[in-house]
Amino acid sequence: MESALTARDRVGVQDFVLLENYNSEAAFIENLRRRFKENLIYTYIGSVLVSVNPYKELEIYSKQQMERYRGVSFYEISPHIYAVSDNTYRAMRTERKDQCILISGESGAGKTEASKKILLYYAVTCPMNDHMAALGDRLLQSNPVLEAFGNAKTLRNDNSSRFGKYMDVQFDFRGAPVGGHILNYLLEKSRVVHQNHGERNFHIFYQLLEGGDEDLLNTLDLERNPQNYQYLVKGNCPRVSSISDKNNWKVVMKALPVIGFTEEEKLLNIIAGVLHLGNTQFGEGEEGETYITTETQITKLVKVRTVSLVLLNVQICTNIHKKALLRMISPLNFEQAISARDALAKAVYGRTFTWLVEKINQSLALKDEIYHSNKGSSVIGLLDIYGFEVLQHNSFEQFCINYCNEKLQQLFIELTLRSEQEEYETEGIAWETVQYFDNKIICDLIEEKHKGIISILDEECLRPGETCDVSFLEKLEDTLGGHPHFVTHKLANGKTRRVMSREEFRLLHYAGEVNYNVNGFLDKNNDLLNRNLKEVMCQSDNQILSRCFRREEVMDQKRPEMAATQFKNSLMKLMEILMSKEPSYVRCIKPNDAKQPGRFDEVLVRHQVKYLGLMENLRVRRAGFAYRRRFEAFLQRYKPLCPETWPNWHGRLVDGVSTLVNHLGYKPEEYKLGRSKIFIRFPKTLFTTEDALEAKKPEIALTLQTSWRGY
Ligand code: AOV
Ligand code: MG
Repeated sequence: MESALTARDRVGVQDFVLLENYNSEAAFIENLRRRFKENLIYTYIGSVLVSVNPYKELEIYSKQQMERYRGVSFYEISPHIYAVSDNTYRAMRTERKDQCILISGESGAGKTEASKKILLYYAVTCPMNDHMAALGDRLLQSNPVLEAFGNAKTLRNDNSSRFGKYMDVQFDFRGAPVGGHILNYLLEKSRVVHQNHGERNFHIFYQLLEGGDEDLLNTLDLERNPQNYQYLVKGNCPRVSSISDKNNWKVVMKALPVIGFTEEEKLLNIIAGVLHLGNTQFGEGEEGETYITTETQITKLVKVRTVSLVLLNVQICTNIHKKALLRMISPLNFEQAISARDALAKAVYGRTFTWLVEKINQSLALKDEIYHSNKGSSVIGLLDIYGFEVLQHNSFEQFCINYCNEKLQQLFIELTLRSEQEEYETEGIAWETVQYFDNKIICDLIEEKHKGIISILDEECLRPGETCDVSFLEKLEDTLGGHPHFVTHKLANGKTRRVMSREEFRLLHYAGEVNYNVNGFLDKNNDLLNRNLKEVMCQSDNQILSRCFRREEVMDQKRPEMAATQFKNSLMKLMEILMSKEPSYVRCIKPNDAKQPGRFDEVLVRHQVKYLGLMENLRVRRAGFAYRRRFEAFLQRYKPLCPETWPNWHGRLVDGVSTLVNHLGYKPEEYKLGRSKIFIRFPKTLFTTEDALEAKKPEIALTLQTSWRGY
């Protein structure tokens, strides 16, 4: 039989707090690597779960596995996303406090997969009657639908979330799921009209073309080949080997009725309408006027009832031009006409997405009768957002995505540090200060009133006169030049930094440097849709669209909030929601950029370990002590090692623990007893105790679960 020591050498420790050299980044990464090679993708830092994307299916997510984790203490069994799910659930039940699970990590690290596994765990293991089972089904089925409309293939991830998602699952006093609610954050609408090379538009477009039957495509006047659609060709990547659009289409079509959806036809009309809109081309007349050269496109748009004939009357002139078929009434030049068309496509898609989320929320809503009889209920929130992203060309979208990650990191720092400190204080143990990088300075740089980047952007959008992306950049330089986390091509001595373009600013994020190109920032922040077009959409025959474009909006003269400010405000609200709950963390790591199984790129991993602040997290967690456990748990586990505590200890718990450790020969410098927990300074002490227990196992016929070492 393999000795305990060699097993530990082979698979590493399952909790980083047990690393001998907890200050060494190399030891940290080596531990991750060893475990990864053994397909042990999960490791703890205390109660934080670190997960490395295996890029292959592991057989650790079965129903039997779920059962193994049910009701079992966190440390008694190998680390798993189910352990976090179960622990959170039990904390909610016993402490009656709302919980949340925050999943972070860069694009492709496994956040969305983790959140789906958590949801599945609850759907399978929670007590349920028929009504609740139906709700569980709806919770699960909302995923493929939202992913079809909100996810896309990017260079980083074949199924990248292009929107942020916070989902509340509500439980009744018996711990059964009774309702759900989703908040969605800033969908990357620009993808509807443009994709970078090697990327795709949202999955639903390809699913429809690939999976829709002949009759459906005929009705929608669509051709099967995605390359025939301007909105789908930009990335030159119609197919992705890891994705079956055809099967996913079937899954989505099956899911829609489960979430109470009856307006499928209208929804597909909109999707087809967006594709037809994209194929609408313009020409330029001799006098600089713009006209539509593709009359058939308009007929197609009318056919799929995305826009009514009113569009033709109001927005596009029916006078036939000499060369062209149609001419636009409004004095838009060629570029403006294209951008009006694209703005319409983005608005239609974006609002339809929001409508879809609302629709899902209606189907997950707590029924009135349950609501009123459910006073003692609690909530588990799941946060799965888009991960930190650095592309070749970074724009407004990356700016928002990375800002969001910056905020989450801040929350993590504040909450973990605070809770550790509080624990030491309640236990009456001296707290040793830990140095860490606080990213508040970067959050302020972005969001501070009047002098943050978002404020400056808004001001530039509102300032009368000639403003443009470059004037925005100049304003940034004037206001923020010299900030330690902000860089442009201008050097302090008046010279220029050659490596940076004049259209870029660089932010030194907690997770790394990103250059943002300001082109399009103003437009995207303004997010304006031509008033005439809004009016046209209000009159659409399609009831989804007429609900998305309200008449009141057209009448309202007030300018709506700009996109970045809207996003900032929604993030502030999200932070409040999260702060009011008891958090658990899952920190996801991407092992390689090639999306391949078995490959562990140390440089890439080291970078993530650094910016996720995992070393600091570990130092904070250890702050002098490797291990801590509640008295009862410690006594329960090790009592067989001492004749006075075995089989039962009848006195005070603290005295029992004291008797036990004296018997084991712990030296005073090796441990401390707090008010309810024992703190052990060195992993070695614990390993020796564990080995003693192991040796005694045959004698005492232990009924304990697997050892916490993780093998
Ligand atoms: P993300 O959510 O963190 O990226 P995903 O959860 O979509 O990343 O994971 C990316 C891909 O990695 C998935 O499509 C799977 O192929 C694979 N994967 C992730 N976790 C696992 C797992 N536990 N087991 C097997 N395969 C996995 V982004 O949404 O782009 O920020 O924006
Ligand atoms: Mg995702």
